[in-house]
Amino acid sequence: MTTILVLGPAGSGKTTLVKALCDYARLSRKYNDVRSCNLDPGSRDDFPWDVDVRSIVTVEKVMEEHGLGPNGAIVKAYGILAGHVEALFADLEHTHSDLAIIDAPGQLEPLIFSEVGNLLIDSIKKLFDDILAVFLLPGDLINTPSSFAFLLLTLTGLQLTIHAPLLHAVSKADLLLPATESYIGDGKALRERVLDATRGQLTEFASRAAEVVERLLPAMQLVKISITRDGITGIGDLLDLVDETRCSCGDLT
Ligand SMILES: Nc1nc2c(ncn2[C@@H]2O[C@H](COP(=O)(O)OP(=O)(O)O)[C@@H](O)[C@H]2O)c(=O)[nH]1
Ligand SMILES: [Mg+2]
Repeated sequence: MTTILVLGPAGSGKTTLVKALCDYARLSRKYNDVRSCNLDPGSRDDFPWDVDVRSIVTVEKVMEEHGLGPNGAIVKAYGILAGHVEALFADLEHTHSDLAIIDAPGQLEPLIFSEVGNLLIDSIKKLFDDILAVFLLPGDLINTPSSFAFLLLTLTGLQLTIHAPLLHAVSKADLLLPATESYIGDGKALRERVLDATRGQLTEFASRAAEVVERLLPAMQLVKISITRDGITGIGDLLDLVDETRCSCGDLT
């Protein structure tokens, strides 16, 4: 089974992409049985998910039961989820599903900067040992060169801790400005834009970080995805990249 975990900052378009990917994969007939999975306990949608974390825990309930505010409840909910990942996905084992697409918990920060977040990622990986992650870089955010650079550096850290193939995609590509196109695929141009923005306040550390960013960009294959009322682009390219990556990782099924 191919398992895709969609990650990214809050509001980057994860849920929208997971739903569109499921629709696309089902219509393409390339897969026999596609399963949609919601791992966001803070979600409020009424989409008919095949697997839904809210059958086990919701942020709202944790706030009520533990007298916590939203931030504390999110971390607590991720911890509860980490202990129930196997039970949550138990039914998937008894299906003939060949593609599962997982919408990651909504808030990136508690997921990657907390112990329970790391525990949660570990338990998902244990269950799906050939999982592949897709990290979304939202177009509106990367219109600012320093925000783009920051996301790239965050991604580097994530790549070193997640121990799974990590693909990158620009979401909300319809919001990219023409000026962004001049550095989105050009490490040197991005580094210059980042340095320009520091207005002489550059420390040695920041200067080296900008050098890292320049070197990172050519190593990334950025699929551009846009899902709007006017149309959808990039989904097929993303699924092709998933297939390519699985093959190059040794799975030729
Ligand atoms: N313009 C534009 N908006 C998008 C796109 N994808 C998602 N959105 C909007 O961005 C907002 C956040 O999307 P959502 O999927 O809930 O993000 P999540 O928090 O990462 O799950 C919603 O209002 C979506 O309609 C896109 O490709 N283009
Ligand atoms: Mg979401």
